[in-house]
Amino acid sequence: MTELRRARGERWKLVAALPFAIDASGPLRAGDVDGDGDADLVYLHHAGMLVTHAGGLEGLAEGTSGPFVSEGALGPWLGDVDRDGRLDAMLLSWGGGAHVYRGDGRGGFAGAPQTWPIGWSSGPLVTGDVDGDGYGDLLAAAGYDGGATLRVCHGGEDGPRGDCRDHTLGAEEAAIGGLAVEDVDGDGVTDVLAVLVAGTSRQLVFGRGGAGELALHHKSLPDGGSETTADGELRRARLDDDGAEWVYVDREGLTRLGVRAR
Ligand SMILES: [Ca+2]
Ligand SMILES: [Ca+2]
Ligand SMILES: [Ca+2]
Ligand SMILES: [Ca+2]
Repeated sequence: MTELRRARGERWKLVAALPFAIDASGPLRAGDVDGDGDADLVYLHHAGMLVTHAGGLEGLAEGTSGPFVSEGALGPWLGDVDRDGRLDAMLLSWGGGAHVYRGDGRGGFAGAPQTWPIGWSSGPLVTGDVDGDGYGDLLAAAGYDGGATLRVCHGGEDGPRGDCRDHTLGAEEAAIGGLAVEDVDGDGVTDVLAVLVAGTSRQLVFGRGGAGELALHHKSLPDGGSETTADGELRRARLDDDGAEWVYVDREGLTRLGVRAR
């Protein structure tokens, strides 16, 4: 039995009691993996396989089990790596490298992953076409200890092309606490948004996508109370009538970034 609660300011409100257990060994991810317009829940089960619960008007359905993943894998993160319109599951393997399980568009994932040479990373891991060649790329904070280096591994027609490029987003002591990819400036090429955390000081980094180096722009954010980046996330939110915007959410709360989402 699992309780679903909704955050309302400082309080948690019970929304539903589910008649099954959600036995996750990592983060719970929401995304429409079966393409019916409702968000579904995807996570890594303690027994080592991906599990999907379809969402809908009735709430969450019983889970369906997907493939077993490599032992000790971190994740999942969801994104459309091969750009076929279906969400794929991305995991970081303990031995270094990312594994992408292609989504079948019905809530399931391919049994065998594609391996991307992203090296050691504890995340975050995202996908988008940041070099603008039409193929999906994979992006992650480089190194297990965190840090301000973003590694971009380029994709081609058949998945990973084999080459990666490192981009230094800020000072060495900073760590990437949130990462998102979207065409922020509307020029048709996907860009990178990242929040760098150093102690309690935080900075927003905008990297304009395109062939070659990312063109970087920095903006200071109000100091946070938390020095940890482990559960920081960049997300879309609709907080006013002007439409969706990007926010940074960590265990301290929500920070508006002043960037509209498309
Ligand atoms: Ca769905
Ligand atoms: Ca896909
Ligand atoms: Ca690309
Ligand atoms: Ca752009």
